[in-house]
Amino acid sequence: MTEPLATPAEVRLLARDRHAVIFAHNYQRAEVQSVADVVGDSLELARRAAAVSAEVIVLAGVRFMAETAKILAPAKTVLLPRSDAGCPMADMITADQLSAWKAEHPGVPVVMYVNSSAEVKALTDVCCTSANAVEVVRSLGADKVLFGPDRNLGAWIAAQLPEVEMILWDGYCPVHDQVTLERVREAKAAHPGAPVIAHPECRPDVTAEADAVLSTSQMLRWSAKAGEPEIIVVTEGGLLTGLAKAAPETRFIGLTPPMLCPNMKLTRLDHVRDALRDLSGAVSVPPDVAAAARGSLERMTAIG
Ligand code: CIZ
Ligand code: SF4
Repeated sequence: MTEPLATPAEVRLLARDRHAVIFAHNYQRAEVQSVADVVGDSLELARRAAAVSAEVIVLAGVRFMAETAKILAPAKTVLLPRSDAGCPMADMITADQLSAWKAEHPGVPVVMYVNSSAEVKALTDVCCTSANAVEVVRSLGADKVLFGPDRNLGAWIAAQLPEVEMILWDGYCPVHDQVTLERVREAKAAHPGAPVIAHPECRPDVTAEADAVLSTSQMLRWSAKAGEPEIIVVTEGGLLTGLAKAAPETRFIGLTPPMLCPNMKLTRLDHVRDALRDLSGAVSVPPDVAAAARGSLERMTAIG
């Protein structure tokens, strides 16, 4: 027998029964965002996870986000509705690779994007997100920094902080890195005068073409203030849901074909319902890894 499709009301009732909160990343499907207590970027979700009083957190996103919530809220049950929702960028650096890289550069501080495994965070001095990356690197006051896994975000930070030598790991987000300057120029030609906002996971030639280079939370705030009739958005298409709410008067133009992260799109309302009903998909992080990773995350949240 096939199960009926989950309804938003059913999911909210289950959440209440389970003393659960639902956190959804900005890139999630609209149906998942619609039942969430909190929709945000990974920094906002991490902060809220640490402060939540509920017993269960459903993290609709990808694995590193659920791990981060578990690390910051170890007493909570953190459920990842799709256990196969990973992040290819996070898989581009392993703990062994990071150890070897550190050994080649003794004494150089290590900053890792939160899009990384708990084991990698455990070997990191301080984590960052795209919303606070420049601030985090600046705060170190170092003349050299090892940065990974995203070479594009690293190049963006380097452009903002010319005084710091950024040694970059060669990882990237397959969704953002495949955007070409040509596609952005096509969108500009079709929508003359519309500003371009681009995510720093895009390649340097794309970010150089943008009017503003912003994390997802910054895009939401920027667009709400901008009062523009049209804005060209160069990030994963799930953000269009939040942008339409943040600035209802603005028409948001995504690229063609749309930028869609297959991992972010795995989670549907049914999976959120199943996780809540069965309390399935609990993530665990070994205590020693979690303790070390918590240090690098807390050093980040203390900065910005
Ligand atoms: O940090 C995040 O949540 C990601 C993956 C993107 C962004 O800019 O918010
Ligand atoms: Fe990873 Fe890119 Fe998907 Fe974000 S959009 S989860 S960085 S693959």
